[in-house]
Order: sequence, then C-alpha cells, then structure tokens
Amino acid sequence: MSEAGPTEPGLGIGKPKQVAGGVPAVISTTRHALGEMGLVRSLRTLSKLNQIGGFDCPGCAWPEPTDRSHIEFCENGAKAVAEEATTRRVSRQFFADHGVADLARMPGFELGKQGRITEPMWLPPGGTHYEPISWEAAFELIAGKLRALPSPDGAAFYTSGRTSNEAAFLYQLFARSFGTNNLPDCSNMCHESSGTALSETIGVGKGSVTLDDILHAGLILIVGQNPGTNHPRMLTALERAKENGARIVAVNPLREAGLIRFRHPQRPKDLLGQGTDLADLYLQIRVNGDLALFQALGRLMLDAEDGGARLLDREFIATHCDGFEAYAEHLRLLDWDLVAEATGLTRSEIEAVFELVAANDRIVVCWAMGLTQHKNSVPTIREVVNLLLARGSIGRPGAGVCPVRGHSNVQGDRTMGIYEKPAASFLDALGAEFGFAPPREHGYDVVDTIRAMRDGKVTVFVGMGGNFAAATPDTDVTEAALRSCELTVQVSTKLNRSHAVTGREAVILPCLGRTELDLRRGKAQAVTVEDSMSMVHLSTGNLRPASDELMSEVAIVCGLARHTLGESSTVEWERLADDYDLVRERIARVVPDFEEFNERVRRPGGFVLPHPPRDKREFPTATGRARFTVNELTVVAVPEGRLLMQTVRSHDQYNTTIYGLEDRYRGVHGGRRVVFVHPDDVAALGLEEGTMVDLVGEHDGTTRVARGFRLVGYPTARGCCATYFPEANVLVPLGSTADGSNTPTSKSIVVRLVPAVSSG
Ligand SMILES: Nc1nc2c(c(=O)[nH]1)N[C@H]1C(S)=C(S)[C@@H](COP(=O)(O)OP(=O)(O)OC[C@H]3O[C@@H](n4cnc5c(=O)[nH]c(N)nc54)[C@H](O)[C@@H]3O)O[C@H]1N2
Ligand SMILES: Nc1nc2c(c(=O)[nH]1)N[C@H]1C(S)=C(S)[C@@H](COP(=O)(O)OP(=O)(O)OC[C@H]3O[C@@H](n4cnc5c(=O)[nH]c(N)nc54)[C@H](O)[C@@H]3O)O[C@H]1N2
Ligand SMILES: [Mo]
Repeated sequence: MSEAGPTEPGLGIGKPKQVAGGVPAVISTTRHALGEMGLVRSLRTLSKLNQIGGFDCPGCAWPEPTDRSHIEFCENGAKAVAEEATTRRVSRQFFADHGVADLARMPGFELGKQGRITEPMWLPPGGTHYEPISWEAAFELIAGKLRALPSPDGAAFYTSGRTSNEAAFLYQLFARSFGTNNLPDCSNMCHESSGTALSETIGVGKGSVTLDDILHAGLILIVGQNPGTNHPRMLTALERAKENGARIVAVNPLREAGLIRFRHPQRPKDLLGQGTDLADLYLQIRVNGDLALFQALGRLMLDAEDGGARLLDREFIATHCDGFEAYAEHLRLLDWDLVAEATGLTRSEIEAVFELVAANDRIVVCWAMGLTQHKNSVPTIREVVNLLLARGSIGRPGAGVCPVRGHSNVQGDRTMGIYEKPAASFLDALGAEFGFAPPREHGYDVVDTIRAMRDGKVTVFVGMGGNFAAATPDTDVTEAALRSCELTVQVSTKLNRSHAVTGREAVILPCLGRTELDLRRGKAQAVTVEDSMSMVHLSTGNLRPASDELMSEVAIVCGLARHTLGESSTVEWERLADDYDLVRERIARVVPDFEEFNERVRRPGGFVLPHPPRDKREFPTATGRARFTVNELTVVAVPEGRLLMQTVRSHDQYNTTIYGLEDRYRGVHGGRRVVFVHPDDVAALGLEEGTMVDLVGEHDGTTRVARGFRLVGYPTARGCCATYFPEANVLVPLGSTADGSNTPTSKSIVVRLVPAVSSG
C-alpha cells in the first residue's frame, strides 16, 4: 500500500464556466482539426460531415435536422473526425520498438496519439512483440482457434456502437452461424436500462420523440445528461425550442455549463453576444435521487387533482394504460422525508418543477447516463414514464421519452440483432432466411462475459471496435480475465488499452473508418446507421484510406466467417462482402420495418422506423397497453465519512479515447486525475482543497483503490463526488449492476477519500 498515484505536473484548476460554445469552441475545433489533419484535409473532411451524400458523424447519435446547414457538426464531432482522419500512422517499426509490456505502460492518451493502425498485427502465443501478419493468415489463425473450442459458447463477440448496420448484421449472423448468442455490446454499459424500462412500460425500447417534438415541446426536462459536452448539437435544438416558447429544467448534481447558457459557435452574431439562457430551473439533485424526484412530482399531481385541478389525462389513461390505480395508491404513501434525503432538494424546488409540469401537457424528458448507471436505473426510468403517461405526454406531438443515445450507431446495432437475448421471432426470421438453426440459449452480456472469461468459460474474445479493457468495470478483474484468454482479437482503427491487455495470443485487424472511401471491386460502398430518433440513413466516406491494407468491417466479418465456417456455411460471405446492397436485401427480409431498404435509404435524409407508441398510441406490451408501474423508493446507504461517487466524461474525450487534457467547462486544465467535491463536504471530511487523495471503495468487503487524485472544491450536490471515466473504472465493482439490465453502476459508487501517500 505504499505506491503513489501517477502525477500530473501540468494540472491546473480554474473556475467552472457558465456558458457553452462561443469563441473557445471555435478555437478548440480548429486546433484539433488542424493538429490532426492539416488544413486541406480538414476542409475536405468537415465539409462532408453530416451532409446528405457525406458521412455520419462518428461522435454521438443526435439526429440531423431536415433543414441542415452547411456546417452541421459541433466541436466534439470535429474532434471525433480529426481523431480518425488524422495523418499520423502506427508503423511496423513502432511495434518492433514497443513490446506489449511497453504498450501496457503507456497511458491511453498516448496510445491513441500514435495514429491509425495500418496493417494486421499478430502477437504470437506468449510473445513479447506484435509482428505483421497477412490477412489470410490472420483469418486462418482466428478460425482455427474458434473451431478448436469445445463449444461455440467458449467465444464472445463484443460490439462497440460505431459499427454500421451492415457490419453489425453480418457479425451477429456470423456469431449465430458459429453457434453462440454471446454478443455483448457497449449498450450493456450504456442505455440497457432505458431499453429494459421502456420495453416493459411502453412496449418499445427506443425513444418516442422526433427532433420536431423537441422543437415544439412545452417543457423539456434534461435529467442526468451533459449535452454541452456529449451531444453539443442538441444545444442548437434546445435553443430553437426555447425560441418557440419551451421551458427547460435541468436535473443534475453538477452545474454543467452547457445546460446553463449557450452561444452558437457557428453563428457569428451569437459568438460574442450574451448567448441563450437554457435552463429555467436547475435542480442540483443528489446522485441517484431521480426516482424520488419523479415520485414526488407524481404525488404533487395527485394532490392537485384532489384539490380540483385537471392534470391527469384520464381519457388516455382509461383507453391506453394499465396499472394506474396501483401507481396512485403507492404514491399516496410517499415518504417526504425519504424524498428529501434521496434528492437533497427542498420542497419548494420540487414544487417549482411541478408548476411547470402542471402548466404543460407537451412534456419531453431527455436523459442519458445519469439515469442509466445505477442499481435502480430501470425503476427510475419506469418512474419517468409514469409521470409522462399520467400527463398523456407520450404519443402526442411535442411530448415523449427521449433517451439520448451515445455511440452514433448503438441503436442501429441493436436493431440489427446485436443482442445476447434475441427475441425468438428474430431468430426464426434469421434462420429461415439463411437456412440454419440459430442457437436459442441466451448469451453473455458484458458483465457476464467478464465473469465467464475469469472463470475460464470464454477463452476467445473478439472485439468489433471499442475498448473492452478500459470501458468495462472493475479494471483489475477485467484485465486479468482478458489476459486469461487463449486469443483476443480486436478490429480497430486506433491503438488503445485493449491491444496492450491481451490473451496468450492476440490479433489486431485494422479497419476503415466512417470518413474513408470504401471500395469493393472498384465500386464505392455506403453503409447505413440509425440515430437516436430512429432515423436510418446512408453514410459514405470520401477520404483516401489511412493505408492500402485496411479492410472494411463488413469485409473483415465476411473473411472471419468464411474461414471459420468453411463449406458448411449457408451464407455467401464473399458476395456479401463485395456488395453492401446485397447485405441490405437480406436485412430487409429479416429485420422488421426494413422493407425496400435499399430504395428507401437512398432518399435524401433516409427514413424513419415506425414506433407504435409515437405514431399511433399503440403499445406493444404483453397486454397491449402502456403500463404504470409501482417502484420502491430506496436510498443508497452512504456510511459516515463516505461520498457517493459518479464517473463522468470530460469535454476532451470520447469514452476511452482521450483527445486532450482540457475540461474547459469545468475549469480543469492539463490533467484528469481530479475528484470534484462540494466545498462543505471537503471541510466536513477534514480535508483541504488542492490536496492529493486516493479514492477507496469498499463494496462487499473488498477494497478497491484508485490513487492520486487532486481534490477540487466544486458546485456538486452535497454528499456526492465526481471523477472521470475510465480512470476510475478500477473502483466500479463487477458485482454492482442495475437490477433488470445488468448495467454496471458507474454513477453510484460509495467511496472514501484518503490523503494520498506522498510521491515524495
Ligand atoms: N464528446 C463526447 N460525446 C459523447 C461521448 C463522449 O465520451 N464524448 N460519449 C457518447 C456516449 S457512448 C454516451 S452514452 C453519451 C453520454 O452522455 P452523458 O450521459 O451526458 O455523459 P456523462 O459524462 O456520463 O454524463 C452524465 C451526466 O449525468 C449527471 N449525473 C450523474 N449521476 C446522476 C444522477 O444520479 N442523477 C442525475 N439527474 N444526473 C446525474 C452527471 O453530472 C453528468 O452531467 O455521450 C456520447 N457522446
Ligand atoms: N465508469 C464508467 N464506465 C463507462 C461509462 C461511464 O460513464 N462510466 N460509460 C459506458 C458507456 S456509455 C459506453 S458506450 C462504453 C464505451 O465502450 P466502447 O465502445 O468499448 O469504448 P470506446 O472508447 O468508445 O472505443 C474506442 C475505440 O474504438 C475503436 N474505433 C473507433 N472507431 C472505430 C471504427 O469505426 N471501427 C472499429 N472497428 N473500431 C473503431 C478505436 O480503436 C477506439 O480506441 O463505456 C462504458 N463505460
Ligand atoms: Mo454509451
């Protein structure tokens, strides 16, 4: 216990900002774009970003408006593009100079900065260095390992949400033809709780609003989401909604600049002005207080009804919903002391939100990871649905549920069958189309994959993008699990931790990114994606690939499948790899609502998938009705002297990809190892701002330590603290997951802050 944490000599702390966008956003965009791509390439690339005929932003899943401007991207989208379209390359020499042990010592930030991977690489069994390998040999090697497994369930096929619909569809087809449903994906750590709660209550696990609904909402609640950093183009939509008269309420333990005020960085007249005030009310709720807040709002509504107000949409409830009586009965027993304890809010703060809820029947609730990564996330989101159902605010223009997705195609990947618990109807259709019998037994999600690797049940791991080693919980456990594998395979654009933490043998398969021209037999191919609001559209890259050796994800999947399944496969992998229209034809015959896929996706802007609650107020639940639910209000026990910690993204990262060391809006510069604590809590804990502390978790009697964090006094709710992901993942226990969705509880971890051992 004597080692000190890593040091960050350049770390500086300034004041948190009160406004997002503006001149600093322009400067930052330019610096990142020019630094990675140079001027000509920057212009060539950014002019195609999110344009019809261009490529979809590899950043977030926020939709494009129909009246898109010539500049339809944000600072962080530009950074995501620059990261991929960089002119830097990882050479053979780099791998010869740096063994895996060396790579494992490099911070993720440095690994990413090496540039694009240019050729397949192989780490021989027990070897110390990656060496070049041909595509054929790489495929044959992986196929051999897969075929040698005692059972197909000894392999796991992970997907990160950047993968296109076409690649995702073929990838799940490959895994299932091989014989397993072990298809963990990043969604398991992301919006799984949203999908679970929404499927149970409204019958569709996706959001029910369109961009137009946001623009015409009366009231927008933004709960547990930091759009200024993670979905910056959403601020433009919020600004327009405000112009149309919407009121906005932010519910967040941290005061996030992007929710307070916005200056549009691409409108010269706005750049230097005051900007638009966004949140009318800002509730600095305690971490995990949201279920209590929504129950309190529901209860105030019932009380108002009793007093003669007409707030319940009785006709909607009678015609379309189940379970209202039980819900109402339960809320009448609400314990206000518990609400105060859970939320840390005053009664008058909650009543102020209620006034807005009462004054509007066009209500949208937007949320992201602040709601999905807790033990009670599924009940919390069900409680959000309760309130909206009671007000009749689902399936009405300007109203609905809006889980704001993360990765740009995470929703599409799920639509394409990337799911460890596929519906029987999906497997039936897949089996019928391709003439095979897909496995029926459910597979492993992310957390269960880690357990299975740890326990020796999964010994081959394949990652279609992403960074499994760093994104997942309980870093020490996960890394040991990966290292215990026979073979780990990563299909990647750039180096990351998952290339350094490998099985006994490892392969890196370098792929094309979204920005790049994808030529198959001389013909340019386009892929498709689905955004957060169920719009499906084309994405076509235009840049010359980072190397002639790269293959598309589609071609890589087909290559793997062809070698692994051999003659026995009923699928024409080679033909599919050369013509993505053929892939889309197959998708159209398997996945519901994709009829005439090729034709419809070529219409400008693509097409929107049906959503029965949104379109027709039809609720495809077991009973055919939307369901009110009864959810128990519990408060996470935080023992004396501990804080409830959440892990967030800085303004300068994309998940585990660290673009830089600036978190401009929160006033953090030149470093990342900080922990944000309310100044009164700093004092109450007998600590001092600016000192170095270790973060200690004690889940289930096991001690986990993250070392060396600067203590920053910060406007967060009392009793809570925040630090950055992925540095803090070592503290997220594998055994602490959301009930019903098994999502790691990355936003509620009980920690103790201990003065750090001096690095002296
Ligand atoms: N630039 C950029 N864009 C991204 C990403 C990125 O890393 N960088 N990641 C993408 C991905 S995969 C995703 S999933 C999304 C993530 O988008 P977000 O969910 O916005 O990301 P987080 O940084 O996890 O922020 C969570 C927010 O919830 C708040 N919060 C935490 N706990 C609670 C709580 O208990 N209650 C409430 N009400 N609020 C809480 C935090 O203070 C923070 O503001 O963004 C996507 N877009
Ligand atoms: N503590 C904590 N942990 C979290 C979270 C949190 O809030 N807190 N958030 C969770 C969430 S919401 C998510 S979504 C996961 C993210 O988990 P992942 O999706 O696994 O992680 P990323 O960092 O997005 O993956 C980045 C890597 O993807 C590869 N890549 C980039 N573009 C492409 C491409 O076009 N094709 C291919 N094949 N590879 C590409 C690059 O090699 C890059 O290094 O992390 C989760 N983990
Ligand atoms: Mo995510």
